[in-house]
Amino acid sequence: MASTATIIRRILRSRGISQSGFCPYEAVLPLLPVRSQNRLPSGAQTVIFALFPYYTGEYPHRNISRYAIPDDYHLLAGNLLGDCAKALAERFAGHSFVPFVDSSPIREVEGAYLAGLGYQGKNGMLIHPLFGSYVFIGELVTTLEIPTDGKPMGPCIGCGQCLQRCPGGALREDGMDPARCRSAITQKKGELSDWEARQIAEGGLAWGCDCCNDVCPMNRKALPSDMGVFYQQGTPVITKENLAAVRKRKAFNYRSLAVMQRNLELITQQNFSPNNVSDEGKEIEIP
Ligand code: B12
Repeated sequence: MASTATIIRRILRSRGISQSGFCPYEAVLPLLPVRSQNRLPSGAQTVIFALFPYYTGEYPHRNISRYAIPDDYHLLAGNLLGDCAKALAERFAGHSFVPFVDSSPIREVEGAYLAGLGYQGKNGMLIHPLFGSYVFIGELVTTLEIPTDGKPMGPCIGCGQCLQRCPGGALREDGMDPARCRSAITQKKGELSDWEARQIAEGGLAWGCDCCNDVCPMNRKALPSDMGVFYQQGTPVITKENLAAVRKRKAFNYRSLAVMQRNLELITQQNFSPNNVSDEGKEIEIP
């Protein structure tokens, strides 16, 4: 007879999720202090982690971070996990399966690491052996007890490239300073300091930052996403003209139109190259 883990993986695979693992709920405590805590099922026993690889190829003229090119991963991954939750609740009657992606009380990097899904990067990212750190993490918190079958892969190679080449100096040996992270700065509402504005202008990306992922040697051979949904409706270049039409389905939609307009203004005002991290050297075949 197939084990519980095998049955669950079959259900996830049938929805296109090839990478999953399990971690006892206790191991992901303490929770992050976010509102979504109230969606957690009472009597949670296990967290089923799923990875969503998002690298879909090179776009030399892109002006947003790789993760923001496909449609909003909160929706894409959330819908897939929602489908899985329904199928699992039918298969394991009496148990709850609650999906979360990103806006989750679970510390996703640490949890997915404990579930055996990748290495612990110095850049704070989970690095999958095949898909690199270009993976989103989502999870199903369940009342079902599932024995853990993966084991943590350990730290990354520790070369420190991500720390040395983080343009804002956000990454340090002892953790990260979000106030200096370009990704965080592109999300910031209201007035920016001159230094912050320059970070966006020099980065040439109106949303997110890829530096600490792109310089990572463990990402050099990262495979393109094996999930079809991440190839649909990709928008590598955001302009003042297409912004209103596409933003509703993009990850940056959670911020006001004004934030993205400000960022676009900053990257077009100046004569900086589109990206400070080169797109050269990554050759991929789109499946
Ligand atoms: C807040 C947040 C941010 C903030 C602050 C990040 C931070 N490190 O503090 C900002 C806006 C800066 C940010 C940026 C990015 N983020 Co972010 N972020 C989050 C979020 C919502 C919460 C993270 C958090 O507060 N953790 C709790 C505090 C206590 O963590 P911390 O002490 O800072 O620890 C970090 C690491 O050191 C590591 N960590 C800590 N302890 C341990 C222990 C072990 C054993 C391991 C393995 C790891 C680990 O995990 C934390 C991850 O940031 C998570 C989703 C989630 N629910 O976890 C996504 C998440 C971490 N972000 C993600 C992504 C993709 C990014 C960006 C790459 C996006 C981009 N291209 O611009 C950048 C990368 C910047 C960076 N190097 O961290 C992914 C990471 C996927 C992966 N492969 O690991 C996540 C998991 C979202 C998702 N659902 O996929 N993010």
